[in-house]
Amino acid sequence: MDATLVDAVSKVDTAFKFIFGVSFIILFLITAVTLYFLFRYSKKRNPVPAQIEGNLVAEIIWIIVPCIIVGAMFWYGWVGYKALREAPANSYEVKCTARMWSWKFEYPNGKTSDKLYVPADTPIKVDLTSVDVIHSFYVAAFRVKMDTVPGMHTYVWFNSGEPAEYEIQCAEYCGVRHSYMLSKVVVVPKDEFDKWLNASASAEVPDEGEELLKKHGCFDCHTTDGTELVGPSFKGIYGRETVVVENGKEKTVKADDAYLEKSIIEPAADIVKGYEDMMPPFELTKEELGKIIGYFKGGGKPVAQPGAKGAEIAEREGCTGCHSVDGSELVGPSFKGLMDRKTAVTKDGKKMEVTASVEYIISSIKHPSEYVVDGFEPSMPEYETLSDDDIKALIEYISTLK
Ligand code: HEC
Ligand code: HEC
Ligand SMILES: [Cu+2]
Repeated sequence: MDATLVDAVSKVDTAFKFIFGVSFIILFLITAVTLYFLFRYSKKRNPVPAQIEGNLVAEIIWIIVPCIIVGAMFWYGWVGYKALREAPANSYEVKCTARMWSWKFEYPNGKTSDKLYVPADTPIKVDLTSVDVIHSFYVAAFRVKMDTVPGMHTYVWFNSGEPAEYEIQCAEYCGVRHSYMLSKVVVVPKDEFDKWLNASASAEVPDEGEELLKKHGCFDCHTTDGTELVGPSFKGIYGRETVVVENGKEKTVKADDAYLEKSIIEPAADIVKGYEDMMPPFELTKEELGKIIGYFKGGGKPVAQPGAKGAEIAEREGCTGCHSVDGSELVGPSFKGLMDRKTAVTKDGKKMEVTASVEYIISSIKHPSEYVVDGFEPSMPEYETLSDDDIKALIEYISTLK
């Protein structure tokens, strides 16, 4: 761990412990003296109070000692403050925008997220601002707390240290859902962070098999959508029953690994009925064949998880800062089971019940204040600029959350 971090945290802790310790000792001494005086100078034991005027020694002591104590408090405070304010020049910078009631983090390459992902063992500088009221960015684990002010930029810095997760809270009361204004710092190993940062918004990982098919021009003659070109379509090819002509004789075969391999390296050996012997033989390694057949097993379609793209968008746009996916209530209703749910809403001041259809969800995203779900504040920002594709992906994602 970087020495400066140990410093910032330990300096804040030293200041805290010193001030707390001194205060505790003084409280203890004052209480003890008060109790002793109550007893010793009661009317019974001390009926006639002495009249003391001036005591130079006592006066010097009670001026000097508090000055030293307060001076020391100032010193420890100053040292801790400096450690918190002086972000190392090589800090990794992330922009943070607070709003009622969510956090949005933006990275140098434009990627956004509702959680603060950071690489491990790196000084992180968070540039803070707000779009509505004053919030406060508070991560107790790093001893940082700083107000976010509309129209102003403030910052905190900390050293991320080892991979772990820490809570982010809003520490400035900012409206009814203030207590839901939570997020996380997620510290991940550097290589994982780079992967996360550079992952494209689309969750479709290029399939190695598909890449090979492209490289060898297989798609010049084969499609993946069922249409026939020169050769049969790859759609649903794996395991399908095919009638082939081998040495002039027809037979039905099941398209298993062996058959597919042979069809690729020795296409003339058995010709799919109804097609010409047009396919050239391909010289491919075992490994390449394995990847192509792996692709066929996926149904001849890239195997993207349903909703994966929508999940990314929901995180990027900050939706999941206000909407949970596990049924719990945050700033807004949970996405879980949202699709087709019957929801009590208010529209133009009138109460009604609606079913969360695709149209309703689209309208809820573009113009959230049109239907306001009962029990919630109309605090969702309008997402008018989201593309139709993004909205489609979001809805697909929401409908997977049953
Ligand atoms: C010039 C056009 C052409 C190209 C390029 C081509 N094929 Fe073919 N392919 C065909 C034709 C025509 C058939 C059907 C006749 C046959 O079985 O040989 C076929 C059949 C197949 C079959 C058997 C299909 C079934 O339904 O049983 C597989 C598997 C196949 N091709 C894979 C590939 C792969 C993998 C590539 C790229 C490495 C490729 N093809 C490139 C024309 C082509
Ligand atoms: C700042 C918090 C916040 C953010 C960010 C946010 N929402 Fe909302 N959302 C709410 C609140 C609060 C409601 C309920 C009040 C209302 O209907 O306007 C709501 C309502 C909804 C509803 C209707 C829910 C129901 O049960 O009928 C949908 C759908 C929705 N949001 C989708 C989204 C999507 C998609 C995003 C991201 C593009 C998003 N929200 C971002 C706060 C937020
Ligand atoms: Cu807040």
